[in-house]
Amino acid sequence: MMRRPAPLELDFTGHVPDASGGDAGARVETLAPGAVVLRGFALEHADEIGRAVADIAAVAPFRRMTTPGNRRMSVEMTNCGPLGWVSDHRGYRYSPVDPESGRRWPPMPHVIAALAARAADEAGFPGFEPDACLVNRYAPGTKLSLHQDKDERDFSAPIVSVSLGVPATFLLGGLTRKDAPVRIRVEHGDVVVWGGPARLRYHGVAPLAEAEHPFAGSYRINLTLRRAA
Ligand code: MD3
Ligand code: FE
Repeated sequence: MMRRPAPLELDFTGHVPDASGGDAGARVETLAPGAVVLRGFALEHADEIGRAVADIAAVAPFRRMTTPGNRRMSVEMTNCGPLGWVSDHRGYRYSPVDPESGRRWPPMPHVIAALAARAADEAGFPGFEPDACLVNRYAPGTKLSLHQDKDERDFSAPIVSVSLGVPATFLLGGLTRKDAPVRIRVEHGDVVVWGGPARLRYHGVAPLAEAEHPFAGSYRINLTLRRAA
């Protein structure tokens, strides 16, 4: 018997999240209006995605970028797809080329784009076609400070994030920096969709605990899929 969501899981779109059509057995949790976690949604494709990330990193290696204020970010990043998110002394932006090599980012693997589209659909955002996939790698102790994602042209598209490897704690704040964040545990295979009224909420990641996971040793890998252009 397919699990049916309780009425309180009705989200702002009026869409009823339904685990059918996603990973069999994925559980849906609404975190806030517009923010939905699909627990385990990526599990059946995790190994294939892991191999794809290794292939991407062989061409466009993980690197620590510099903020416009000339601070080095602790998270290591790379990208795939038509546009990649980059940061340097000139600012944050999306670029079709890897500034390290001057070449285009590797293509977005179908397994990743298709998973993101299915997850967005499940969360009530049909027709999501990401053109940017940022791959974040967290070593133990690495964190991502509270920020908003606002380098994209159009905030009507959601953002989909896929968590792999060592578990982490997302910090989900409000629309201004002063709203105290809530903590959300995300594990290997969890997919989160952030859209509508949640799209511009402040968010971050707490320092990664020292831990081991068979997927990638002591690392956490996060894929963030966006419509940037
Ligand atoms: C909540 N990455 O790359 S993904 C980022 O886990 C980023 O690597 C984090 O934030 C990570 O910009 C978090 C989750 C996420 C992404 C976008 C959001 C959460 C969000 C937009 C609005 C609210
Ligand atoms: Fe972000």
